[in-house]
Amino acid sequence: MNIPFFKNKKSEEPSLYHDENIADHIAIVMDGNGRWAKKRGMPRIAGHKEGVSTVMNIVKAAVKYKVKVLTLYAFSTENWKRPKSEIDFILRLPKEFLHIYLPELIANNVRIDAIGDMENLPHHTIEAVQYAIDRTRDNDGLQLNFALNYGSRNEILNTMKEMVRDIHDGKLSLDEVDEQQFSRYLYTANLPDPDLLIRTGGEKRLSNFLLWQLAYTEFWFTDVLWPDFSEEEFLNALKEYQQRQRRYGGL
Ligand code: V0D
Repeated sequence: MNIPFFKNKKSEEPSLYHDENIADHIAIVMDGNGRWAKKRGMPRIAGHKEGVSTVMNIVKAAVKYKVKVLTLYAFSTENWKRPKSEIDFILRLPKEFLHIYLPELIANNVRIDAIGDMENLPHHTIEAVQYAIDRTRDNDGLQLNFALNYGSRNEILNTMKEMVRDIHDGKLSLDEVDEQQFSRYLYTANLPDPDLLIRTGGEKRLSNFLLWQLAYTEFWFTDVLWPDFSEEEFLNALKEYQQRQRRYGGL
């Protein structure tokens, strides 16, 4: 007897039920690195270092499941309140990450980009990220956005100021200003709004991430700390998103 469904099923390979309703754009708050380290009696920076390899695992999973855009909250405007030594360590991670993974990202056709107030980051951080952006500019697979020195209220205020300036300079008329026009002044101008927001580490808050852009987004929270976040757990989020009906305020 030939039962193709059973015969062809690979053992234990994680997969989606079907390929409808994949979230095109997923945004992630990668929380829980410091607590992961503390639980092991290690310094917080050990958690951030471990978090770097999780980034690559999730990027590969996103490529595999044909997600189009992945936006990762890597450094917030509030993170400047942390001890200087921890900040210095975190701001060297882009270079370290890219040194290890850039060839693999290029092989996977990933295009890297960044959102946030990049100008106020150290020169070495900007240089590393800009190099990756330039090297992956022509790739047309997964778009991987790192939110660096990003804060949403700051983004919205800057947008408002730039629009007022353009109105004052006669480049924009007040009558043209609507939601679409406003969106074009945000860091995320060329991106669709996220379909799914994931936050690891157990907290259920937005922490000043993409306030405007998440207006209709589905939220998915897990207690799993970022360094322990896996392809399997990521897949759980994708599967639950597939089951949800999005209504945008309609019926
Ligand atoms: C620390 C957990 C990769 C969250 C992940 C500067 C906090 C590891 C990058 C990265 C961070 C950024 C840009 C880029 C390539 C890689 C990164 C930061 C923090 C903030 F082009 N991990 N990562 N950037 N962490």
